Amino acid sequence: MKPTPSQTRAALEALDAFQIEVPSWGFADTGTRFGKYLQDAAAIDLNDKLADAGQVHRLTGCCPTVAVHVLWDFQPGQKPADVVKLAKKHGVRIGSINPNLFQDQHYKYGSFGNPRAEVREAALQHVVESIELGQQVRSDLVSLWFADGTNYPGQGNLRDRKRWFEQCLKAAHRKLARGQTLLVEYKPFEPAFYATDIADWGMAFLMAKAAGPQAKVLVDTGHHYVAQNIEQIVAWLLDEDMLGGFHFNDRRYADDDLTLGSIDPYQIFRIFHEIHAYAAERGKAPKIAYMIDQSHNDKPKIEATIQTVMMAQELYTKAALVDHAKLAVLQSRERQVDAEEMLRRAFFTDVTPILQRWRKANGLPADPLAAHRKSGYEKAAGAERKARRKALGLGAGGSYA
Ligand code: LRH
Ligand code: MN
Repeated sequence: MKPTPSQTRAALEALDAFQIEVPSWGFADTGTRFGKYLQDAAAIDLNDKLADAGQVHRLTGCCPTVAVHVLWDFQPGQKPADVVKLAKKHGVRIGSINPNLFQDQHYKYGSFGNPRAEVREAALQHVVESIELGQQVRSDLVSLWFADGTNYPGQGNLRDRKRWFEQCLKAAHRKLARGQTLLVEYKPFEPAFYATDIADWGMAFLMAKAAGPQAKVLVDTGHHYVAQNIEQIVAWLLDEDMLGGFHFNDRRYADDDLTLGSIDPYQIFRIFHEIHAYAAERGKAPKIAYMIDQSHNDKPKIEATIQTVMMAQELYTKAALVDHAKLAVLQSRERQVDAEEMLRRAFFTDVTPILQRWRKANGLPADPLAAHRKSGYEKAAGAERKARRKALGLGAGGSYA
């Protein structure tokens, strides 16, 4: 089906507004508990990660910000202002600030959910420092994910842990500056395998409400049981004005953190459809932080990131083809098949010409992935970083035990 001129206009306008944040950790060597396989071109430090993000933004035109993970990206004593300059040098900005409340030994039995008050206090201090860091690097998003939970029945008092979370989130919210948003991410399991303190959207919703008006829910697409209807959760959070953002990735089984759309592109299309439908109803696009959260354990990392961004643009554009006024009429007249057919036809419409037209109009390569490969950037980075890793004595891949 060839898009009509009005559909093409709607799609081009959607592309103008669509931005997606790349994760700094997507450029670094990552693995599973069974090992980490090193890549020569993997980023070694924050400068490499920002340089790689700059390459992605230069070629795609829609990734101006980079999500940072506080303990993975900021060296002790590193001046936030220097990090802002570094990002600017590479043509990007620092995006969401991700505190790390799972790595340090004292978080064995949790952070905000830890039975020991001094550990909860230490966790709160790290979040407050991350909020202040966000203010110093002029980022308006602090993205909270908690590995907190228990592994065995009876191990923890689930109501005490709930109340400790409410107290700590309220205290953190009080430190926010105007315009700063606290994102609360949920996850059903891993690393906790009996009860995770913030396990689903309802718990994240209640925690965000308990924290305060600048707190919203973050939907990581990999943090759902396979049978869950994620776009329905999105539709509800939108209706409650509690949808703060997404961590996009894909999965076949659990939190596999594979590249977006590699397993179920129609899933992401249905999510984007709910967002376009909400915007059509409200007459304006909701303020949502579109972010990628993937670990590129074996794919070349910059290629995987560009592939992900192109897939996100393609699915967002396809979903923008749906005529919401016409769909509302079909829905009101119970024209079930025709209503579904509108989404299916949009999903199966080739929007490459629209994407190439948008890229041309913005001085971008028609095919960012091909342009990246032609640039030789990853090959050159591989050679330079291999030598630097050797000089720094950085060793072999980590093993689980
Ligand atoms: C947890 C998670 C969280 C990040 C981490 C890298 O699974 O999705 O968002 O902090 O991955
Ligand atoms: Mn995530």
